[in-house]
Amino acid sequence: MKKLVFILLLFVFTGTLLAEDGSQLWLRLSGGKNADVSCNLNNATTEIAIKELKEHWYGNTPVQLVFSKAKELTRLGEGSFVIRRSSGSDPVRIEASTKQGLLYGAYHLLRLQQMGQAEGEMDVVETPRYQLRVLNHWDNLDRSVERGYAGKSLWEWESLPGKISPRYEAYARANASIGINGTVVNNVNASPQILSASYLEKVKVLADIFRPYGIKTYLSINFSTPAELGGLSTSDPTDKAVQRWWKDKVKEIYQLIPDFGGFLVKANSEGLPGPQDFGRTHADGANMLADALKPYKGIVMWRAFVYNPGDEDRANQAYQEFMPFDGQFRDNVIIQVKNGPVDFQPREPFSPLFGAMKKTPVMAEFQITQEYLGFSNHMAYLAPMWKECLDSDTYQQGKGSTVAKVTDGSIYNQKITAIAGVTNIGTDINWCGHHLAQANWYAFGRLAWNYKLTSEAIAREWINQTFGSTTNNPTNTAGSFSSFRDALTEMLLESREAVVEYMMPLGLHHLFAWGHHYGPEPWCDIPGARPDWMPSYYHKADSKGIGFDRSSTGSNAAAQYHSPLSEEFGNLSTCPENLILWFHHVPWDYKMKNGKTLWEELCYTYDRGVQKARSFQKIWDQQEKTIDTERFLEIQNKLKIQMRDAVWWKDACLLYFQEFSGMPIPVDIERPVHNLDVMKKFRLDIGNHENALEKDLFMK
Ligand code: BDP
Repeated sequence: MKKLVFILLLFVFTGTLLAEDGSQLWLRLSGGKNADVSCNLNNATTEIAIKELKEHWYGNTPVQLVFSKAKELTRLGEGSFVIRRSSGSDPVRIEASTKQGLLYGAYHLLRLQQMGQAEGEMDVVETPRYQLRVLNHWDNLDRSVERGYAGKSLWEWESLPGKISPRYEAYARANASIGINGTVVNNVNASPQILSASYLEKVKVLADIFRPYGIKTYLSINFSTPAELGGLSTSDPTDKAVQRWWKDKVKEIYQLIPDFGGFLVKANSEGLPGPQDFGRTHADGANMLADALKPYKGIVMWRAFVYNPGDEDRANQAYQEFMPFDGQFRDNVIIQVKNGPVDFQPREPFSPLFGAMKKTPVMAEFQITQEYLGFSNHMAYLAPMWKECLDSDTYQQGKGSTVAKVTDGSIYNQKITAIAGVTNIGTDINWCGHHLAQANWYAFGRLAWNYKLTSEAIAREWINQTFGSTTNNPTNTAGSFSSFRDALTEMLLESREAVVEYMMPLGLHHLFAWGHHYGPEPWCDIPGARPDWMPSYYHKADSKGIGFDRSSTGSNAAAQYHSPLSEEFGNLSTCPENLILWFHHVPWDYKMKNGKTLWEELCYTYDRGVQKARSFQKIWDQQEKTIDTERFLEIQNKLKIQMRDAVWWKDACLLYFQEFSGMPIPVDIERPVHNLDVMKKFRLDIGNHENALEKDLFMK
């Protein structure tokens, strides 16, 4: 009996050692050999850099971390670093003019090592494109996560400030390794309670853990907090008592968190309070908070995500609201704008606010969590989507005024430059719900640091670090790993487009089911509900055609773009076909550039998405021998779910739109396997979305 227990324990123990549960993210650094590391600056941040290198650098030469105010370094700016080595036998020198720069340099050297690029001569100069590279957590105080699909919130509010989860530091380390230097820990739909004394004590503990990793803490605030928490009779930003209340609150915060970053604000949006409730403007609201934060160098990130039900096209509203206030914001305010004018859809044109606001800094907000791209069930590598936005030419200052350049300070003289990503992180052991979704957290950080990196380069880096170790699979050889890496890179690079194709191709958007944003419900019609939350508001399918007319004969959203885009988008024959139904109501028999009718093109594109999902499964199944069993099987299972969902999307959308087009589904594509009337009756149990389809749709 004793022997059996011993064997069992041994099994469990070694099993844990070998477990590849994804918890180590891309930081599966192999044990080094207590490397020779020196540093001329001693503080909590450089201590981390030294420790990481000592433990994980296995090059034969020492590493010198050199803090220096040399001109070259100070000119490069905060967080920058250089890594130099004249020959393979010399020490590696990492130099920076800030402690964060030294830490980033250390992580970069380890990354190069993982990539096999830390040998011989080195001459690396790295400088971040944006000053502030910020994660937004949509985490509630009850630990639920709005649009989170990876378990509960990491922040264990109930046991803070007393108990400290080891995950807080692991989180900070992962972020620092990719250059993220700010985090907003609570939901934009903010509870006033976050500013209560007891919560601020908890936030302080997190901020203290994040600080050595170069990460500043920010909070989302609720605009009515003076009334709701402070007991004032109003939260009017022009009211003296309200202004006083914010000043005192800010002072209290900085006493606890001296390097506090500032506030993120969602105001007068989706039912939340804001300055307009008191007849004031967004500028009045933002400036009042900015004044309170100014003495401490804090900033306000004020969101432009505002829209109201009514006659005006939702896509037009943020521009109309904010453009009149260009130049009227304090210099410590930055306007946070979602990548597209509607709402994080699988494909949108870029928001016309980018580049149009010339006197007020603007920052992009991306969504890392896959609210509209299959939750944590579908593989959708988002670097290509974010790059599509960042690389879009706004033409605001002539050709080449890309979204990246009008937000990074290179075209406009912005005092603050920033970029934000709504995280996909939770308590799941692999942090993101889907092993492959870790690539999106990674890619956001890397692009925020340098948007010039290609999606492919980022994917390869991530794969090397995440799957590269051969320690868990003795059969894994260098050759088989490189073919695995090629295969997975190809899958990742195709994946976002595949999701667009089987969900919402050709510029379609918001065809989601009521109550969640997972499955298709293009027919959804809830009596009395807000029309701009109904799919038909967006697809406008009728017997003549499909799509939202945003040309001059319709809502004229195209005119919010700078010429020549306004003409290009506004004209059916020049509008890019992947956005055609975003900007136009197009006849079913309209001839596309390839000679097919719109209806045929829609059918073939949905089918192509489905075929891509099938090919992901086929490619993946060949990888069984190359990586650890645990992650292989978990990803295999996710790809099955994705496949089923892809068919469901295609059938639902094509069968539904066919009721309007009255045209046949081309015979050479996959036949539908669902019936429209059954799909229409079906309600997805979103609480259990992983198995819901199998249980509800297929077995009933
Ligand atoms: C929408 C989400 C909602 C968020 C909102 C926002 O469905 O949960 O609160 O965006 O960004 O896409 O404020």
